[in-house]
Amino acid sequence: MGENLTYKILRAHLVEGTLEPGSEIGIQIDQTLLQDATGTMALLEFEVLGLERIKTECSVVYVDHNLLQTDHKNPDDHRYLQTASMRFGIHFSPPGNGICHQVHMERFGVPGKTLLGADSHTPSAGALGMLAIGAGGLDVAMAMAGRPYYLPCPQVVGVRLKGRLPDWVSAKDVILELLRRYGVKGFVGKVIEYYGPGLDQLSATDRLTIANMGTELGATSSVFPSDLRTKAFLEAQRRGSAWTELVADPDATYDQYDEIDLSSLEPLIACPSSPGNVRPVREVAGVDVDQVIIGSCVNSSFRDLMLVARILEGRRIHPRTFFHVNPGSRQVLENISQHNGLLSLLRAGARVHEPGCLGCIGMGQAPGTGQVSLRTFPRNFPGRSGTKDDRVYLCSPETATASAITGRISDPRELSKELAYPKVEEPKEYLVDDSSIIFPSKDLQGTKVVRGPNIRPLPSMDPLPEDLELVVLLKLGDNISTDTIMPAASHILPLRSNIEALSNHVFTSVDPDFPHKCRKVSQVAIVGGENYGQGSSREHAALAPRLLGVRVKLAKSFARIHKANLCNFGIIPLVFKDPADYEIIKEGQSLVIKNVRGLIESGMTEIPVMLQGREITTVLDVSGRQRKFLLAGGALNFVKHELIRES
Ligand code: MIC
Ligand code: SF4
Repeated sequence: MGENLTYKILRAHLVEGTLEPGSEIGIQIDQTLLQDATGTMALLEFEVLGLERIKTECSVVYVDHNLLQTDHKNPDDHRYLQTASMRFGIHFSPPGNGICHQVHMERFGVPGKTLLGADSHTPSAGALGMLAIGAGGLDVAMAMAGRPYYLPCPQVVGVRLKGRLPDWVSAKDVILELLRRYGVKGFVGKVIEYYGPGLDQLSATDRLTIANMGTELGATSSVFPSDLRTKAFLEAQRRGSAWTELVADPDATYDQYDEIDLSSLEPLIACPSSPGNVRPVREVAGVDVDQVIIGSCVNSSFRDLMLVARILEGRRIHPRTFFHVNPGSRQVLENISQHNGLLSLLRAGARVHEPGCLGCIGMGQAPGTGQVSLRTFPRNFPGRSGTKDDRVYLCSPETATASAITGRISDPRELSKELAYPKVEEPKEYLVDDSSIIFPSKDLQGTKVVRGPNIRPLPSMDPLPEDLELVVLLKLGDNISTDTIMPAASHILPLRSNIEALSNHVFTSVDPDFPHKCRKVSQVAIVGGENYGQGSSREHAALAPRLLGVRVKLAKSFARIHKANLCNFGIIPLVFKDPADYEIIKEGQSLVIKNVRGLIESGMTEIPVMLQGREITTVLDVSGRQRKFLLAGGALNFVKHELIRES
């Protein structure tokens, strides 16, 4: 029986376990990626491991999230990231060079390799035929130390693409279509693998758009074959020698199948405030738009920005609408200026910003009160833009530009009355200039690591006690994102390297008093619904609550990365055996787990919990390795002891 591409790559990297969906496997990681918002913590963790240098083939640190420099904090972080990278043999991509996923694809991605990134959109590199997975910073630090990455062996969904995209419909609409069909938890525990005749029409950066937002479906990763389109992209990046052909066997099988007829798609839009809330643009057309932003890791390639520039040639955006362009990388910016795209964007009235994440993570560009913002971004979780009760829509560059011209949400096909759909070809050769990237060398390894006052040591964490007596301080609904647990925003993101200060902001958008309430009790439990912890990979959403005394999260189900992060930081992720028990728990009640150490040590999956004198059954579905982390009070405590034993 033929093998799909995902399993081929997994098999080639398998170091522990067997390839049976659901069972834990360990895979060797070839490349890693860190960005500044998760990277300071990951590098601090790497330092605790006490190694001389990284053990991966290639690791890169990008500065793309925290670009605002309103005081010393972010530049302190940048310098720490730079000097620690130089010290440990890591490539360093400085502020202004671009968003990690775009730059990684341009300069470092290699078909067939594994990539682990401390950012949930790391699967973007699946566009090049990599198996690229998002994880918490600690897991990435361990991979940099040469340790395997452990994950539940995924099922693979084969999505066959056929037909050709109509004019004014593009890659973003393909992934929005999957979100329309399956919603934000549709592919948890699964890898999406694309195949079929429709692939020919999709360039490598179109594929990035699709692979990137597989994350919004809850998928572990998304994988495209490495074919002639991949080859053309790598050659245009002057990296043709990195190409190898990689495809699934002709008789490959998948655990689940679906098909998209590209020719049947129409422009789609995710409405406030979930990437899964997808509707055809025509159904919401006419809503006044205050702000349009083109950019983010999902839609800021050369093709996307040139397309916008071509549509806008000789036109101006509507006076009601503020129009921003955030290029994906310095390379994209250089190439669109070489092709005269920059000039039409400026003449149309665009505010052109430096390459980076910017408004996507609430670092500026917040919409005003009650305003509608249309973005080409991957996420619109409530409040993520920085504005409370925001109304953020997600769409393609085509829809965003058409709407910027009319000042209302507009179906871009309307533009065909006055304009032929601009077809943007990728350049045969991009302008390539790597001179801003600092490449590792033996000399640089002598570098002294610079720690400004914003870089605080990791807090120490006590092991799990014999019994837990917890107070339920919050009860939440379904699909709570890490943006709700540990908000980003311009005044909070700079605290990512200072966990104590950061913990003052945990859950504050739900209950401004939450950190204060936690400090008044010693052990805290939080109750959630389905898909608890969806969204980002930020381990701070586990680490900071842990510092406040959170020891248990009890939910109907968990998102993959957040669950792993909880185990890494000693918070027990319990699931209701009977979801009806969710209904009976109230905030302020107490939960008691007697002999919790013994239960976890003995490998029990059913954990009895006393709720106000009544017993409810919960399930602890974690691996043997994760049980050890929970007992030790966190993975770092456990791994430190292991390393000491080994040395
Ligand atoms: C996001 O898009 O949510 C982020 C910001 O890139 C996060 C990482 C972070 O919180 O630092 C992610 O996707 O993992
Ligand atoms: Fe940056 Fe937004 Fe992409 Fe996250 S989703 S990496 S914040 S551009």
